[in-house]
Amino acid sequence: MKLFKRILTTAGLSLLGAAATTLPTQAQADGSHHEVREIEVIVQGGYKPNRIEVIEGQHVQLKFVRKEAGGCTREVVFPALGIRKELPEGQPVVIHLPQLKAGEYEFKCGMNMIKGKIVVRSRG
Ligand SMILES: [Cu+2]
Repeated sequence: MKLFKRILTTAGLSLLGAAATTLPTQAQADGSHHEVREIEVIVQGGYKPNRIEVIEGQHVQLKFVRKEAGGCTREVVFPALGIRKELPEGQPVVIHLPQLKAGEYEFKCGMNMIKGKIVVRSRG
């Protein structure tokens, strides 16, 4: 009985492991899967790139990699999206964006000094 329980636990854990590494697909309401586009943004005296073009409705995640210490870029803020994240030095932080409508969406440091933007183009 005890052994059986242990097997169940092990199976459960490996299932969890599989789920955590299954990227870049995400389940949708209709049961289908879609691609997630990941864009890396280096944070070092600014954002590189500081202009990111995506297509309307695209599933996008930004991977911020901060390569500097100091307070200025410690936080990244997306005012229009209500997103504010801490960026520890040298530790990638992935931010999943909601599906965006065409337009421009600014992101900046917590002190409003360093800026970048996401340009969302309409389909077709
Ligand atoms: Cu700043």
